[in-house]
Amino acid sequence: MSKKCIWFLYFLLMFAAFDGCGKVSSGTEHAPLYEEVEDASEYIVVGFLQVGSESDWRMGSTNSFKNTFTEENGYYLLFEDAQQKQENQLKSIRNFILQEVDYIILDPIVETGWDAVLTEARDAGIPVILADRSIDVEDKELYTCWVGSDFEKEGQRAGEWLVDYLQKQGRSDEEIRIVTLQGTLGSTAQIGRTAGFAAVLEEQENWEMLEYMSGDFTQAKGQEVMEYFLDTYEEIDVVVSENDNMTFGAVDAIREAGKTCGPEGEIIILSFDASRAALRAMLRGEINVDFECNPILAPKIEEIIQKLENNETVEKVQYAEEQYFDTSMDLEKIIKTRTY
Ligand code: GZL
Repeated sequence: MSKKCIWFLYFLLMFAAFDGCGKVSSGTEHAPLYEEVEDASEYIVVGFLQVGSESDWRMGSTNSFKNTFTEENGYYLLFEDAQQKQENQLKSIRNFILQEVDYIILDPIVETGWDAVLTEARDAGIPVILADRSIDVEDKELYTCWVGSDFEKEGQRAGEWLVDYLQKQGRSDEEIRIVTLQGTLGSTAQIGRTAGFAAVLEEQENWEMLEYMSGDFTQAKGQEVMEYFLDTYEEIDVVVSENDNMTFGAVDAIREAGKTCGPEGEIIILSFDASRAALRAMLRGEINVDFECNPILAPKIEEIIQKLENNETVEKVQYAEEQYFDTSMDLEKIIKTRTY
C-alpha cells in the first residue's frame, strides 16, 4: 500500500475512532497528527507504544524517542501513550499494522498477553523491537530484539549495597525489618528488581521482609502504600522503592508520620531510576542510594533500525550501561551531567 494511502487511512481511522468530543475513544492520547508531506516514502515510519507518563523516568524515555526519531533524521514517529493500560497498547499495535508502519517499537506495560497481536504484526511483515521492558512469549521470534536494563542485576546491586552499608554502620548482626514498594506488578522492571533483591535477602538471616506491595510506579500510590506500611508495622528499618516517584511519595508519608529517613534518619531508603529529581532529594538527605535505570534507549534502537534497513543481524538482547549513586559521591557534580 502506498504511503499516501496509509496517511489517508490513518486520518480515516483517527476520525472513525474519535467519539465526537475530540478524544480518541480508545482512551489513548495521540500526538498531533502528522500533516502529509510530498513524498512520505523517503521516511521510515515508526510506531512507538509508550507505557504512559507515570514517572520522571518515563518522561526521559519519551523525550529520548521524540528527539531521536525526527523527520530531520529520516523518520516519521507515530507516538501512542497507553496511559499504563495494556488494552490501549493492543489496540494501537493493530492500528499501526493497519497503517503498515515500517517498524513497531513496544515498551510493554506487562510481560504477558502479547502472543496473538505480535503474531498479527509478524504476519503483516512488520518487525517489532522491545524497548525498556520485555515480554514473556512462547515464540521468541515474535520480536526482533530487546533493548533495556538488566533489572535483576539492579535489584541484586541494591541488596549488595545494603549489606555493605549495614556493615559500615556496625549493624550486620542487627534485626533489619524491610518493606518493599513494588512497581507495576508483572512488569519486567518489577519482576527483575524484586527477584534481584530477594536473591541477596535470602542469604541474610537477620533481615526480615515485612511486606511487598505495589505502588504502580506512581508518587500518589507510593505515598498511600507507605502510609499503610507505617500504620501496620511498629518498626521499619529499610524501604526498598522500585522507582523514584514512589520514593517521593514514601518520603512524604514518613515525614507526615513524624519519622525520619535518609543517611541521618531512622529509615534507610533505597530507590531505583536515579532521576535528577531523586539525586536532588538525596542531596537534601532524604534518600540513601539510587540505582540507575537508563531511559535514553532511542539512539541505540535507531542504530538497530539502520542495521535492519541494511539487512544486518542484531543482538537479541542489548543492555543499557548502569551504575548507582549514594551520598559518598559528589552529587552536585553528578547532577550537572544527568540528562533526565
Ligand atoms: C524501568 C521502567 C520503569 C521505571 C519507572 O525500565 O520500565 O517504569 O523504573 C517507570 O519509573 O515507570
